[in-house]
Amino acid sequence: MVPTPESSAGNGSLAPGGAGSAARNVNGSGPGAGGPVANGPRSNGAGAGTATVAAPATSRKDWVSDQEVKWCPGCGDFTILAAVQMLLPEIGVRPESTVFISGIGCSSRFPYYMNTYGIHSIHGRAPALATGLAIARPDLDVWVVTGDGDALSIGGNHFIHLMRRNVNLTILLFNNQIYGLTKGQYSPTSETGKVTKSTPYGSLDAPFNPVSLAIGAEATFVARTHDMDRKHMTEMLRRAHDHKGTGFVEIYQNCNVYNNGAFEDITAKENRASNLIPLEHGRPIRFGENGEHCVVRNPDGSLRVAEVADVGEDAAVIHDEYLEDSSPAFALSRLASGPHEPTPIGVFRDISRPEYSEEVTRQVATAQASEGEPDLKSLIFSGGTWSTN
Ligand SMILES: Cc1ncc(C[n+]2csc(CCOP(=O)(O)OP(=O)(O)O)c2C)c(N)n1
Ligand code: SF4
Ligand SMILES: [Mg+2]
Repeated sequence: MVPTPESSAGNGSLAPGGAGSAARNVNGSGPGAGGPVANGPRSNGAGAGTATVAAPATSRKDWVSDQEVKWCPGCGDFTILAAVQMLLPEIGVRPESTVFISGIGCSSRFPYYMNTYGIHSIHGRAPALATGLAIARPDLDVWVVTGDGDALSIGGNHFIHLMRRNVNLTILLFNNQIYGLTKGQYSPTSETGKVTKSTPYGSLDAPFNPVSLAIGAEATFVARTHDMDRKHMTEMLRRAHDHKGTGFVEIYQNCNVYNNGAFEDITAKENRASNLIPLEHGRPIRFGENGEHCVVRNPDGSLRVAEVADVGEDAAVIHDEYLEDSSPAFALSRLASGPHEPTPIGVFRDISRPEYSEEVTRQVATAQASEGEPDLKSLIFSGGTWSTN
């Protein structure tokens, strides 16, 4: 599934570096140009017996492709691209061991701009390709980039199953609450009443909350950030990447052409203190210019915003990312009904569960040990087979 530079001219796939780039050692073993590859944090130690030497450190320019970026000037996607290209050198992974897989949309053009392996795949199907790749090549660092339409309309089913399987990859959902690429139709995250070209009298649909959906689908790592704060975004991306299993990050992303200002009420500099609720593990959930607001629990388990002066300091909920029970994280995700009122950002949930690729590999090894060498023909003709005429 990972193209070699020679085979990469086919539809929808691209090789890192474009013209002039050296051949990549995608297997992490053998004498590829640049020498043996040091495995990144997602390594499972594949290639045992191969001498591994430290690869030279990378800088941002090593991750920037030679492709012209075709997003509209001012699009929030630029901030996300810059954040990823600056983070990867810090993480210590290598371009030749990194793969970005996307579906279709403005956001899904992302792989073209990364000097890594990449697949600009089929609408909504990036999770399926990424799952296969993560299982077949656990030594690679796999990222999925998707949009609110790509992940939650046509790809909704694939998205939820990726979450519950806990495949070892990082998924970034660029949520601009609109279909950008196709010029401004409403999406599954657009608010009820949204007037667009496809909803001229206003959308009748209740929007998805991607964080709630991910938590409901048994995601093990769920975070939210936005495109107006690169420092926070970088931290969320790093945490998601370091997570073993599926690291999911919803990124509020401004589409300045078809849905400009969708998140302004909470992300504009002057609104952040009063409308962004930073989640910090082990700390009371408080916000406001002087921490004057807090989040408290109602008798029914739901959460609400209160004034510290009214409820007292001890009433504030202490944030715990590591709770097995997903109810508190889910309640946090329901605190705001849209990005126009106090909205939590940060890590909602970070729990540990067996990772899918390892489980598949282990199961196959167990089956092979007990069943012997696989024989496809005898499998096909075993058990309940019959002839027809
Ligand atoms: C099978 C199929 N159906 C529909 C389309 C048209 N289409 C292309 S992108 C897109 C929506 C993209 O929205 P989103 O994922 O939010 O990406 P954005 O452009 O906003 O980043 C649609 C419906 C398509 N390309 N393929
Ligand atoms: S249409 Fe919107 S999301 Fe797409 S590139 Fe332009 S500003 Fe960005
Ligand atoms: Mg979109």
